[in-house]
Amino acid sequence: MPGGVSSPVRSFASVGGEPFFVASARGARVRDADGRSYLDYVGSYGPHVFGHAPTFVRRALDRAARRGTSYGAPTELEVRLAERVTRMVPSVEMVRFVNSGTEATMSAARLARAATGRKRLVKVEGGYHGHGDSFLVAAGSGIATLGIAGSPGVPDELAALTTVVPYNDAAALDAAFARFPGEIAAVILEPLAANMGVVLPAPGYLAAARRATEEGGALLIFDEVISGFRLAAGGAQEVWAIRPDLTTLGKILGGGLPIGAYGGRRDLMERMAPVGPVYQAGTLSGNPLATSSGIAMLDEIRRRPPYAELERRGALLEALLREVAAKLGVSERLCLTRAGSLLTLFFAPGPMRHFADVRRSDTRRYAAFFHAMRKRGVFLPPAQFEAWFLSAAHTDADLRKTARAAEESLREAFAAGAD
Ligand code: KE4
Repeated sequence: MPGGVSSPVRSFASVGGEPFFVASARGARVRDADGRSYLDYVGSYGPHVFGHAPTFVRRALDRAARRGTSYGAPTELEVRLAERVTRMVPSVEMVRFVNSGTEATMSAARLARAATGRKRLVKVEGGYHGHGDSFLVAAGSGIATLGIAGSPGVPDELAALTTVVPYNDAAALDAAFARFPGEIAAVILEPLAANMGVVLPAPGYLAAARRATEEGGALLIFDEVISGFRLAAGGAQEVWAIRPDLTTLGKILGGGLPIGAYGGRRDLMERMAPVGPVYQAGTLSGNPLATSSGIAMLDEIRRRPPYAELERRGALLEALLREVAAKLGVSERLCLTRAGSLLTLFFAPGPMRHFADVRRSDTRRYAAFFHAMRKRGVFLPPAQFEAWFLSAAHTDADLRKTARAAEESLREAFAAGAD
């Protein structure tokens, strides 16, 4: 296995050192193969909004597994999960299940290109939408120009069809539409940026993106693979009251099982095979285990909405960390951003408005902080440009423990002169 991992970020490549291997997890904690327990802020990068292995998911999986694991035929479970998604996510009238966020965004991009007859995509610098070729594109020189391949193996010809603009820059969006009139199929963005670390949408930015796409004859795709069901039952589009044309979902939707979904306007989704000509398929799509786990998760969310608690705990952790930074006199050298249960501690002064801002972060010092926290039993994302994921299983005592560990770890990271 390249790097011994199934996904690069898990290798600790960004922070150095060897990763521990997880043997089990429950609630807010993971346990490694040597029996050490860590308070977990990675949370598998998103699915476990109620914590690891909640009883309602375990029960659902046990029931489902007894009936077999995959049939290659339609099931009632998919219909029930689809009913929940279309009820909970305001703009989604029709939905198709796939097996990952990557498949969801790839399919949404293909649908947008088919529906508009256009080829160009616009994405945000620092936005991550999975590893589909059209999204592994770096910003070209200057604003709103042709993208350049962000990975070997992505043809330049394809990368050139993606334009990369800064987040929170409505003028850059307008410039892209002016530069490529009649060519842009869709703008895809994380309404709440979480893959450059957490960066909030500036007031009016999402509305500007909605307006620019409408005026430019392009679709607006909200990639809510992280924010969906996390910021609110209806995700970021509910919080900021913006109606995209397509939405991609994942993570929480499957309760930790492999799943993704794309959905939106019925007139668009009906272009997908077998109803329409746009092809997309998947052997395990709508899998009975993933849909059972997802139904249990969405039912729990509707029965016991965690959002007030997630906000309270997020705010408590933020306050505790700010207190620690002030006590150490390093507040000016850090920037903490948060949206509900998602937060990032940047090792650079703010404000954090887009990738050019976050890129100023001292990633070596973050690495020192990461390892100091890990030594104290707190597992943070092994990369500066990721979100910390709080869950409803993190208790106030866990948050206070985190702050105590952070005080010692920040002192260590700033003392070590990891300049
Ligand atoms: P997957 O293909 O990894 O299921 O989803 C891709 C994806 C799409 N859209 C957004 C907004 C995402 O955050 C992701 C995946 N998130 C990363 C964490 N930043 C997954 C972690 C990993 O790559 O291992």
